[in-house]
Amino acid sequence: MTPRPPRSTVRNAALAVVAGALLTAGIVVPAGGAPAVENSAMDNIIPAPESVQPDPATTFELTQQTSIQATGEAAEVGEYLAGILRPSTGYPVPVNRGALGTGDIALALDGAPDLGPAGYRLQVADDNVSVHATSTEGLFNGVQTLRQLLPAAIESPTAQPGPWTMPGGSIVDKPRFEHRAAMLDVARHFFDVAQVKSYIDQIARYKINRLHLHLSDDQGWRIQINSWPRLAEYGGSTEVGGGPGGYYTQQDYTDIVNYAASRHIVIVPEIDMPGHTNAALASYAELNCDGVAPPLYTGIDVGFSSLCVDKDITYRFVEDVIRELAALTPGPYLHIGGDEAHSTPEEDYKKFIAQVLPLVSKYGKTVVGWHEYGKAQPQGDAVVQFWGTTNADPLLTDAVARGNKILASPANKSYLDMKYNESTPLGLQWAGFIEVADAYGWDPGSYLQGVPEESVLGVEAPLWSETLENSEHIEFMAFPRLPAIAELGWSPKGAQNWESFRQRLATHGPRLTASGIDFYASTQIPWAK
Ligand code: TNX
Repeated sequence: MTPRPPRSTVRNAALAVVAGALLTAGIVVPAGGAPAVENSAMDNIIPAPESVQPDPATTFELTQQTSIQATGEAAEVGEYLAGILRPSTGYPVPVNRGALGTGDIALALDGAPDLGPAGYRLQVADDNVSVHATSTEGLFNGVQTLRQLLPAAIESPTAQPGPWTMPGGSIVDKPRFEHRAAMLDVARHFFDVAQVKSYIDQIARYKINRLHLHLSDDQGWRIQINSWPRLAEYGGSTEVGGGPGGYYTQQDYTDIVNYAASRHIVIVPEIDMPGHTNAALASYAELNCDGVAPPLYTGIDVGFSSLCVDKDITYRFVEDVIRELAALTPGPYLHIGGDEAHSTPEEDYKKFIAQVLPLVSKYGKTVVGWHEYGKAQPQGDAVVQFWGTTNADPLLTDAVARGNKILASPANKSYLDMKYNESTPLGLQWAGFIEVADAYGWDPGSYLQGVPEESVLGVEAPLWSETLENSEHIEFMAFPRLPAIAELGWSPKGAQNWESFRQRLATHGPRLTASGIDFYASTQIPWAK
């Protein structure tokens, strides 16, 4: 837990950054110097909003009397906000105490339609703060901005002294891309429900709205499938390094899905096939071409396992898994993997994927796959997730020509499991080192050759867990690169500016610390103390 820094420190750090941030945001610093320091928070938001209009003459203060006014569906978001404000302020912050009074926060579902479902308008006046949106998703996004306007200590789990001021001004904001995802590999090392919920809370701060769960791989099968119980019971019984592994019961998975939904995050479940299937093959001998189950696997090699493409039982198995998983998943997507199937001959691979694609549609889901599955020519709204290390691939141009959407997760930019540099104690380096500037330094709308912005569904930051064993490891690799990718997915292209980003990110250091997030203090960032 970090005590609030003395005001003078905040002042100096903030003054040093404010001019640059304002310049890049296209805002003119008023004649006579920088605006009041308390207003700098308006310019430090990540991801950068579409437009920010600071009002340096105005300051709002949250007090013992503050309540949140939010009726109907908005009350859910109101309770979520109250849950953030109560522990650190120690104030009661009731939701819907009565009419809007001085010092209150209003969350209203009366936003203009041009904000879209995810956009919001936020106004900080002397007497009130208000967030307006057309849906609870938009209000939730506005609340993530609102919390960044309060002092960093607002993120503390225990009562702090305050004062709890917010700079005056107004923000109008909406996302550039609809899909802003994080991925967590729960197969190489298993992370329990509480660990996944903690990551959900952390990614929600940066307006990430999808969590892709990599639920199966050679080292473990992590979701209970009632019609094939040994998948989880036996196939989930270990992990990389030989630890005990684990799996989610269907109830656990539903708990994760619901928790994510309460943070406006859609779960995208992945069952990787036909490769990356040793855990399934070890659980059921009949899935193997030779009828012999291999042993469980706890190493980190890839590309050695394959489902048996010519056996009928393979497709009964795949259909049962897709049916049960689709029934448990309210979101529109189901990810079938398809990467690194080095032990599946090319013709078999295409034949296999071609048989699986209709099964995903049969159970009402939109298919997502790693870009190799483009070889099987998925049609229409299929999503092709690019994980290569170049910015050009014929599979992508073919996918665009078929009308598929591209999800951009280039491994040398957005892979959160790559080491930051040669001395990073965790992670891999096959796609190179990825410092914060590398993660930030690409434009998802123009990066991939032959993929116009209209074909880009969004971005994803995958976190593979060969070397990661606990939440501290997850946090160290994800922060602060995840906020970088989140900004590329949310902010308008014109707001993308490394100098501005690094100055804004500097002010998030104390925020991450107060939240208990174990981030990597990159030397590229002039961290505020
Ligand atoms: C490649 S990216 C993989 C994963 C590994 C990852 C490690 C992709 C689709 N496949 O199986 O975990 O590299 O960085």
